Amino acid sequence: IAQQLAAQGTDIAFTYQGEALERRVRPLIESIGMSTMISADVTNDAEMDTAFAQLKEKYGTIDFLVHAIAFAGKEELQGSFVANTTREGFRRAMDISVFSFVDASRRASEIMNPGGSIVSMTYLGAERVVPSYNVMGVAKAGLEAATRYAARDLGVKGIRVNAISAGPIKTLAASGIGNFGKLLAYNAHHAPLRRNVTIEEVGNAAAFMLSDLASAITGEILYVDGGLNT
Ligand code: 0WE
Repeated sequence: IAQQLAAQGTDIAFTYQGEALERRVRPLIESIGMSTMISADVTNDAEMDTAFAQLKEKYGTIDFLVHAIAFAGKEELQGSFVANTTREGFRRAMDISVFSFVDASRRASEIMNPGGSIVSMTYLGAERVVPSYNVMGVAKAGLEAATRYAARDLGVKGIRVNAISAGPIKTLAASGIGNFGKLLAYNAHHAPLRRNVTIEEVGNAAAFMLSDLASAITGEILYVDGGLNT
């Protein structure tokens, strides 16, 4: 997404959680000619206060927000959903994957220009059972509902809120998930386009949703999945 936005001439600030991720992400950010990095652990209110104060200080107002984070415990992304979902695991998945979106949307909307746009990332497991996706599916269902409610609230400010439901992609986060190769093969075999999607295709869809080309689209889930959901 950052790559496609950079290609369209935007200036992007990146948030990260923890030094390990900062080290990993910095070279990617520099590779697209950007450098603004702000520490933002979404579970820490004080840190979120500071992060958005820094954004306001640097930019005054902003035009878009991309929410692209999620978390569930490794143990909860396998086997039985009913057996493996603990109270603390459920709470953590919801806090990091759903509340963070509501919180960041509120904070961003306070400094966002009319015509602004918010995009988050979701997955088909929100509405169909995808084996092992488990508590993340419940969290993504929450994220998609939150998208519609936020779209209603922020529409009056001229701010649009949408989610992109991408097909499975072999990312760093996916590398720790068992049988991911099987899921990719299943997806490619059954999708109308008979293939998986690329990160460039997801980036292009996000750039569209964040731009004025999508000026009448809000509260929507946009599938970038080769048609699999149909
Ligand atoms: O939303 C996701 C995965 C996000 C994710 C990934 C991890 C891996 C490492 C959230 N939490 C964690 N926690 C970790 O400890 N996807 C859409 C990718 C994904 O994950 C799956 C999938 C797909 C697709 C897990 C099981 C089945 C399918």
